[in-house]
Amino acid sequence: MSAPRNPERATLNALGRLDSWDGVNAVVAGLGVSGYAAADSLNHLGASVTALDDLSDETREEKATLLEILGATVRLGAGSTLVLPADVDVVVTSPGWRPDAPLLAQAAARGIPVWGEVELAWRLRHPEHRTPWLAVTGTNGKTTTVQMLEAILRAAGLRAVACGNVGLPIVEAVMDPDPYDVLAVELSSFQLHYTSSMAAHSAAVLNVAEDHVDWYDGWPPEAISDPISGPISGPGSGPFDRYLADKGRIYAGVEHACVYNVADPVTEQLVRDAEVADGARAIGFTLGTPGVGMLGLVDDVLADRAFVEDRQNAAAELCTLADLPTQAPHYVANALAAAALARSYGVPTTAVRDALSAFQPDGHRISLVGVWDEVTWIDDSKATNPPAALASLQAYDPVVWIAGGLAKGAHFDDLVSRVADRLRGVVLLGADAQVIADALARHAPDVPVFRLPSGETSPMDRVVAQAAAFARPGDTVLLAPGCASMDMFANYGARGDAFIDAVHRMRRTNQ
Ligand code: UMA
Repeated sequence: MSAPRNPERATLNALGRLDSWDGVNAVVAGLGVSGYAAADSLNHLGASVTALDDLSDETREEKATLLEILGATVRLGAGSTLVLPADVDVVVTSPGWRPDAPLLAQAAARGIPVWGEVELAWRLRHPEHRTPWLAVTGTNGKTTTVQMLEAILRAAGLRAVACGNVGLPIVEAVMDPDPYDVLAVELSSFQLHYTSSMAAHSAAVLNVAEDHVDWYDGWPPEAISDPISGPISGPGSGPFDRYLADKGRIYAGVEHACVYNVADPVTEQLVRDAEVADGARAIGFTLGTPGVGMLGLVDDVLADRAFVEDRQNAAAELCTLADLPTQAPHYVANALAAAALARSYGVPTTAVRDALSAFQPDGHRISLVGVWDEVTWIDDSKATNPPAALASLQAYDPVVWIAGGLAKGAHFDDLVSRVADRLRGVVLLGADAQVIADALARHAPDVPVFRLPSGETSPMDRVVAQAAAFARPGDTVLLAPGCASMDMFANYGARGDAFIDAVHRMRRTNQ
């Protein structure tokens, strides 16, 4: 089918993978990982693509050159994204863009649909091979869960890949010439914000706690409702309501299982609020004994009482706690959620056991650095918000806590009041150290606190030396910053690496 120039919205909506997108003017907002994949796919389909990015560095220049060779227009550098071109049918935005970014605000004002790369990917599924999506979101644990899910699906002999927020753009997975049997899709709230037609086979919300407040705060009214695609956020008015509403979008249209966290009633409420397909089931996961329709723990066994025939009276064993590389409660919960999604797709229990017992989480996620002089050193640099740090801290007692960085508007009062009696000492670093120091002063006034002075030449060495000075035999020193890293490091990985290096340097010096 050939689309007329400037297709009506109805026509644009009908365009799919096998159609020619000739005549469609698409603007791609951002030339990062997902923007490049979106621009490349749209170009391949025949659309006229203009990609815009405020940054102009070597990586983006290279991508620009490739796209330009293929016929796309690219504008890079400061100011490139200020004005939406005149003749545009659709904007495909990168997830990091706030809805009030000038380009997106202009699109909304002009009635031009704004899709995320996830929305584009959903529309580009092969009509003769509509690969089902098993989707995961949550404030914390989603990357580990989606990687576990990928491992389980592969252990069952399926051609599957983890994609989405985990790193591989979904549009790339969807456009792969060799179709996948099933996709394990990690979705951030940002990605969900710009997604409206996805209907996953099954979906899970692992947990919801305040995060990304800065992204959701201060929107002008026109950013809250898109005149073409209708409301792009939930009815709530505050940043957390908007974040919650976006998380809940993952359940929209689900065909088989809406997986929720029994310990987090908000996730169950999101299921209740969702419009799902007829026959879709609500499936809970719990660290307690599972009720009918749940996965949970029966003594030390991970058990499925949802996807077995006689679930009124029986449960199927998936694996034991001892099969897992760590028994930290949040890790076990993630494993149960991944198992629930895989089981909803019909995967046998043996594949769940094989995959979970062989699985090793990525670095910087409650990973052991070493044990010296009876002190255990743990790197959980991935704990970039208070709920993640709380989950981590609750696995250790007594603990020397290393925290701080960019708080992204989060508060630490609840966290500190819940772990105060475990804390041996606290070492604070980074731009928002004072926010945590204030919470400690309010709820744990007797806990010794060291705050890294600004201008320190080897900051992580100083942090580690101070943590060692606080620690006593039997303690754990835990890097679980509860904050993003970009004030001092390129990303959480670089922060974790700096911590590991500093611990080893200290060890060598002390030997
Ligand atoms: N940009 C502008 N103007 C703006 C804002 C951004 O020009 O106003 C440009 C940036 O210079 C950049 C591009 O837009 O070149 C978009 O970058 P991006 O960071 O939004 O997105 P991608 O590089 O496409 O990566 C995204 C996800 N990033 C974010 O959501 C911020 C990646 O998740 C994801 O792996 C990738 O798509 C593939 O799906 C990363 C992430 O940090 C890991 N996610 C957050 C998290 O996990 O907490 C949500």
